[in-house]
Amino acid sequence: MSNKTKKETKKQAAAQPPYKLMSLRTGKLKDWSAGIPAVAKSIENLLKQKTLVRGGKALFKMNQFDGFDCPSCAWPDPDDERSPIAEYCENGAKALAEEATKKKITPLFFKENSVYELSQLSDYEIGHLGRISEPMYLPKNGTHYQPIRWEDAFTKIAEHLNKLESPDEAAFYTSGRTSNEASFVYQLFVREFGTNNLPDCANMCHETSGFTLSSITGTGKGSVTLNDFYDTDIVIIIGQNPGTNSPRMLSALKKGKDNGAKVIAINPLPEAGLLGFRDPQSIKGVLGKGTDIADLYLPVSINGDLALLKAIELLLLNFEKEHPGKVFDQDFIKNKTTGYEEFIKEIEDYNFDELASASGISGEIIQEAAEMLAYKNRIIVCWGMGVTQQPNGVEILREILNLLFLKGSIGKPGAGSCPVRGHSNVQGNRTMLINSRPSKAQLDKLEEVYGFNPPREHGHDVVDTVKAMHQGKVKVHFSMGGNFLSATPDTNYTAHAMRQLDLSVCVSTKLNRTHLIHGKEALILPTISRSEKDIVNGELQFITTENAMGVIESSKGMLEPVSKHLINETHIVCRMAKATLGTKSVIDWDRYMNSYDAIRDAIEKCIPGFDNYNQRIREKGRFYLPNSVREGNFQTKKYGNRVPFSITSLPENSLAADEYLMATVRTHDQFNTTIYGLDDRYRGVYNERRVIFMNKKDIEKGGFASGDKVDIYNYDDNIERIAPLFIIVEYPIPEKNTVTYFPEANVLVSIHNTVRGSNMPASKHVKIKIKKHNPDNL
Ligand SMILES: Nc1nc2c(c(=O)[nH]1)N[C@H]1C(S)=C(S)[C@@H](COP(=O)(O)OP(=O)(O)OC[C@H]3O[C@@H](n4cnc5c(=O)[nH]c(N)nc54)[C@H](O)[C@@H]3O)O[C@H]1N2
Ligand SMILES: Nc1nc2c(c(=O)[nH]1)N[C@H]1C(S)=C(S)[C@@H](COP(=O)(O)OP(=O)(O)OC[C@H]3O[C@@H](n4cnc5c(=O)[nH]c(N)nc54)[C@H](O)[C@@H]3O)O[C@H]1N2
Ligand code: SF4
Ligand SMILES: [Mo]
Repeated sequence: MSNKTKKETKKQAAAQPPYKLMSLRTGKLKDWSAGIPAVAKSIENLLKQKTLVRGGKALFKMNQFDGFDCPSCAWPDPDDERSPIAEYCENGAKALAEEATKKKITPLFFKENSVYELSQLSDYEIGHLGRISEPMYLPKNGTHYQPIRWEDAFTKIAEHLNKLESPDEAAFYTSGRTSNEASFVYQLFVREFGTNNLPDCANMCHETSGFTLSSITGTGKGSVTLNDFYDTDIVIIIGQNPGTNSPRMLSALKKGKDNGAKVIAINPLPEAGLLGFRDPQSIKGVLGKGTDIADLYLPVSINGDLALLKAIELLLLNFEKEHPGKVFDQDFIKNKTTGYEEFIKEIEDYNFDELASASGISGEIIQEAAEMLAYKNRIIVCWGMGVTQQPNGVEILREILNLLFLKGSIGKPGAGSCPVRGHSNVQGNRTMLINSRPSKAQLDKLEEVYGFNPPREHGHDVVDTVKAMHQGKVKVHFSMGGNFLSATPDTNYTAHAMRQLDLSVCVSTKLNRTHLIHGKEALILPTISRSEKDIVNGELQFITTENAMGVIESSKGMLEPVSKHLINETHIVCRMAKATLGTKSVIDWDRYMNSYDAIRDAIEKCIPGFDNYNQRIREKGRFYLPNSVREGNFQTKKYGNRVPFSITSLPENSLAADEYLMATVRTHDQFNTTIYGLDDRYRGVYNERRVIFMNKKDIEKGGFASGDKVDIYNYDDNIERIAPLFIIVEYPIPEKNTVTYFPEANVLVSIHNTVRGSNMPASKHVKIKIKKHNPDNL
């Protein structure tokens, strides 16, 4: 490495946020499920935030018919039965506590604290400063954010946008909390302005799922509903940690198990939620013994999933040969699929022992899994980031679909595909056309309804936006929610990209690092949160969202907004549109600004499935969007009404003696880049986030000991990336595999390490080296 590069790397490492080393305790396996009662924990969280009055009242309205949709994950509420007390879980309560805090950041606070001083705080500290209460502006070369009038903020944005040489020099990001109504007007403005640069958090999350499902089955969404979980034979959970990230999924699994279902978990980590669970809502569940959700746990090596799935398929094929027609659904294969013979020929060529070895799992355990599946045909496969964030995530998903097709387990009750979506309205954002790659039909419809020519060329997704910013090709970046800098990979590269911008704008509820690593000028536009009253023309309004299973729901906030200066996201978009497009616009923004009903009518005209939107949402508070795959009707461009078997190839995962694979995951105490606390209770880690989980043997072989301080390196694209000062934690994880937490480890994920096909950052597959900590790296 040249001296120059070395120096640069050091500087980059120093640019990392500082952190405090806290004491570290690691729990024992048996302690994990002991579980502090979840409900008590929720209340404790609210108390900590001193929001009991504001938040406590709100908890009882969360996910209720006349209440608001939980701002945390996208897991659906049950159709028919709702808890008489409240429909929430511990992590939903934490999310509420976080946004319902009474603490405020005022203009005086910004006057007293420079951007540089704020950037020295940890993410945990930044998040606990409170809600942003007024719009703020950072002038060129300014050191402090200063208050700005809303009108002046929109004028500034308009000036910047209108002086661009091309609309493609701006990018408009969306995180997944924005309502359907705000998302619809947002994309409408962006397209009338003239670009499809609409990167969104799905580009880092389930793009792999949407990409694969739409090409193979004809729709980018999963096929199951919540009720399918209650009457099924087997649920496979692969690369997902529901106990933390979609807690009430465990209640659905438990109900399914009570009705006879079995659960198979595939994960390098023995996640506590899967292996010892207490129902977060039933008092008996809180006090009683934990239940093992998983009947069989397969400790796959990172990226060993494709080999594992092939091994299972090979065994199933052998069973089928012994008992023809009893294991595979030959009717489904004959009538609904194509490519079966080629697929079988290819599978037969594999050697079972080699597949088992590549998966990291013993042949006997794989045999057990295959036996569980052999004579069952109502199978649901759920997956999360452990699959979608692999470089070959598309291929792994195609193999999952192969398995479902062999068993005829799709398009019928109790069976199907279930990508477990993340952000509470990420699915809705996509349905509302937040998509850098819209289809021709979608754009044609906008053109027909509105009469302007939407841009036809596809825009930048997240990774391409960062690259374009880095090259100076994108000059204005607008974030509708989210924390772009911390969520994206290659933190130092992205930080450089952010600093090239002429203007960065963030619509936010709370302060985050993207406000502090900013463009030459920067704006923070504060908005109301999901739980707060959205009052338009003196009337309390409701908005709508779509959950992970295609149900549109209404959501009505009930808390007083934390500041009188906040305006809702739809207002922000409409006023930005008016300021930017002026009389050139063909859209009546004032009408949309003043009426969510008018926006819903427009959605009904432009997007299929929303007939009588306003009426239906008022009648029952929710309705299902049509999903033809669920009915067993496939419609793909290439294969018509059949689904294709895919031929996939095994990844090459060779590692040098001093190399390891690293996956970055969430703790139990964070929502993405929002850090609620410093514990990861279910994994027995307390008071520290800069940890690296390693196998006992690897620790010994590497000459380390548990508790050692180390630096982590990545050398992709011949660049040295350093994440300094992590603590080794011995953990039951496969050899050569390591796990760290996101976002601390994002600095190690190359911008070029992406998923083939979906272009998502491959954040669960990072090649690293581990060295003794060098204080010079700080
Ligand atoms: N409380 C809380 N809830 C959340 C979030 C949050 O941060 N906090 N985030 C929300 C969002 S946006 C999302 S997308 C979801 C994310 O929810 P998850 O998909 O559960 O996300 P992760 O924690 O990133 O990791 C998932 C799992 O993948 C496993 N894994 C890693 N590598 C592999 C592999 O190679 N193979 C297999 N089979 N498994 C692997 C990890 O051990 C981990 O258990 O949760 C949503 N809900
Ligand atoms: N290494 C690694 N990187 C990852 C991942 C990983 O597993 N590993 N996961 C990826 C995934 S799955 C995702 S989804 C992304 C998440 O990426 P983002 O969605 O960009 O990040 P969040 O942390 O969810 O955004 C938090 C911020 O949103 C703002 N906010 C909260 N509520 C609201 C609201 O109601 N309105 C508005 N306007 N703003 C609000 C707050 O200011 C808060 O600071 O990160 C990705 N990055
Ligand atoms: S499961 Fe998800 S949506 Fe449901 S209450 Fe918990 S955090 Fe909220
Ligand atoms: Mo996500």
